[in-house]
Amino acid sequence: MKKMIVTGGAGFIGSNFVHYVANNYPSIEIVVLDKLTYAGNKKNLFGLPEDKVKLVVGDIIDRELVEKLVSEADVVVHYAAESHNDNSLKDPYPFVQTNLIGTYTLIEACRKYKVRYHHVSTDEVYGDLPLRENLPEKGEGIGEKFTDKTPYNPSSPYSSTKAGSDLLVKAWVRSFGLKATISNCSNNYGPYQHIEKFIPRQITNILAGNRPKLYGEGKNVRDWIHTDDHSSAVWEIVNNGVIGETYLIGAEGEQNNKYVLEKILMLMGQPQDAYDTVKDREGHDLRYAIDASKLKKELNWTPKHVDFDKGLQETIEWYTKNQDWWKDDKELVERTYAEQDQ
Ligand code: NAD
Ligand code: TDX
Repeated sequence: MKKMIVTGGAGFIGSNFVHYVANNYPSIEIVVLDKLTYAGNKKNLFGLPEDKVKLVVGDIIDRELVEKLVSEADVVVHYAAESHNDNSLKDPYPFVQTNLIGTYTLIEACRKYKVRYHHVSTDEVYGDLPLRENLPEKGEGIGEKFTDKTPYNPSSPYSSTKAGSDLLVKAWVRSFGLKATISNCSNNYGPYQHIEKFIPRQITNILAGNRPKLYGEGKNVRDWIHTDDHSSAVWEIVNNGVIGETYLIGAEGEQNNKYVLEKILMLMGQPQDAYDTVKDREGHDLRYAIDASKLKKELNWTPKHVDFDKGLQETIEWYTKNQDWWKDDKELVERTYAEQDQ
């Protein structure tokens, strides 16, 4: 592999992957194709060798640009997306454009130039699972965790456009022989995550003197994984994954939102009840949980950041030390949430 395109490489998870590849495999040339939306940030790529990592500011729906870049590459790793559920409930249009038309544009170019393609997706395509407390008593094991055999059942405009993009890829593999793999990962956390998302929103609320905001009763469960572990998993799949296969990525990190928020408050020296409960999200998925055994068994992948408290502590330290990275966005993000009573 000589030249890799990473779409969305200036966002939270894509930039982590760019650093991962540049640090561990310095001979690979990386072209980051990123539109630099509100979620993309050139600062996420600071410190990388300029001769090896090139940022192309452009849109993945721009067919001419995509074809030119893809024709010169060996592999495309596709992270670019509109990624926030709450935004998709306000205005689905950019989600349909980027997540569906953007993916279509990329896979058509990969088909034309016979380029290897990896599709980064989410566990949300499977819809949600019942909370454990709502499972029938002897129901352990029934619908317990998502696997690559779980039927698609997305809930929001975000997750339905991601689901649609996965289905396009599956059809392109079968009908056109596209050399593709898909990964569906659980909720990521770590440095450089946009402050609209749950964990960084609460950390930066505390740092900015605002009260954290919990949707509903906070019973909803997310399966947290550190971004570094997501990157190492994608690397394994890009290199050793079987064409046409889907791999689920997760690190057994299930926690409910109330627990996570109270843990953040505790780690930041705040009283446990120093937060507001606000309007719940429409159609709010109850629980996500990943069975990553296929990836572990077949590709020998293991997550390294399995101590959630430690990962959270380090993430808090990063947002505390890097206030310049998020301060300018904070007011607008909170004003937008306040308009939605959140
Ligand atoms: P993000 O919102 O932080 O970053 C998205 C990046 O894509 C930004 O840099 C943005 O500028 C770029 N982008 C958006 N539209 C574009 C377009 N039309 N053309 C080119 N670039 C465009 O998102 P993230 O949280 O880093 O997520 C990255 C990928 O991982 C997404 O595909 C998402 O669905 C998937 N994913 C995310 C999570 C999570 O917990 N955040 C979990 C599983 C999967
Ligand atoms: O202020 C908040 N308060 C709150 O209680 C916010 C922003 C969120 N929440 C809740 C909603 C969710 O149950 O926290 C949970 C996590 O919310 P988000 O960070 O918005 O993530 P989620 O909707 O679970 O989706 C994330 O994981 C899967 C990513 O944003 C997606 O891109 C990824 O596909």
